[in-house]
Amino acid sequence: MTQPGAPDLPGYVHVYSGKVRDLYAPTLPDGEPDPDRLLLVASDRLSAFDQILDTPIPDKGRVLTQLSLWWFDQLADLVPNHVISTDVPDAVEGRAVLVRRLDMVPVECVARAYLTGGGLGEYRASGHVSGVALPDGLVDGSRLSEPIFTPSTKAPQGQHDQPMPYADVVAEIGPDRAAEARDLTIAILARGNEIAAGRGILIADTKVEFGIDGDGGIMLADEVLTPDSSRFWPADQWHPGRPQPSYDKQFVRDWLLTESGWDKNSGDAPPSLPDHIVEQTRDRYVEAYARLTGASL
Ligand code: PZK
Repeated sequence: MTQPGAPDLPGYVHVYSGKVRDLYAPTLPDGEPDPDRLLLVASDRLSAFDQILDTPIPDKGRVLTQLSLWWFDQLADLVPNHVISTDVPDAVEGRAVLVRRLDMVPVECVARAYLTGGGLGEYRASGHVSGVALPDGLVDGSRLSEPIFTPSTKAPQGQHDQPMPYADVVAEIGPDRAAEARDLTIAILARGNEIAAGRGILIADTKVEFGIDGDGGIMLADEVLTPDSSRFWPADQWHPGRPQPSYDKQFVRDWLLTESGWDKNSGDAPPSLPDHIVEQTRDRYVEAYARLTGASL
């Protein structure tokens, strides 16, 4: 079966699709898939309330790919990355990257700089998040004194990642690799927020993925510090004590919940988005990219 939404790319074989991205392997002259390289393709698909909407957001895949590439450069002194080249088929120009195929670290490496989501729930229940004791009195959206590492398991598609005790990370990958992944994840989010501060965006938390190269060195893989892998908040609307608006998806969420007539608990697929919501949302992705990088698309 060919993946719905994943384009056929001459010279590549489709290997896997996530919710919004597709993975291919280049075909070698002998017709076999290249064991050392992958093509990572970002689509214009958008997920909201854990569902893929049927309405694409024009240029979303390009914005997220270019943003990730820009961050890889900003982080290059902290960690090497998997990027080989941006010379990709015309059909996916600007929204695909050729990368080294790595031995992926089987942990979702999450760091949090602000408290919300699952971390907030854990804190309310126990006063800790992922084994880190936090001070009393924190609320939804509170800034933490420093980012914390809150790893999670890689759940099969369609399931939610589960929080993973640090001891389980150590058991999976060993103490040295665990500490390296933890320290890098925290450093990546700290650097991200140093750069984003003053550019109107707070990065509440982020999920990164690491892989190990043929020499045993750790590399940053996947996408990095994009709105799909991170919570981006508009800095001027940050008010701890309530849920913060999402930089990129707030128009979609608000429209789905208040104007579309859709009931998110009905089991029905969400409706198609009207043009004005598509345009506002596209503008937000482009604006985030412009604010952070100073570049236009
Ligand atoms: C890899 N994913 C997630 C991303 C998808 C799925 N450099 C690498 N080497 C080996 N494997 C991966 C990577 C990377 N990045 C990434 N799964 C495997 C993923 C994009 C689209 F469908």
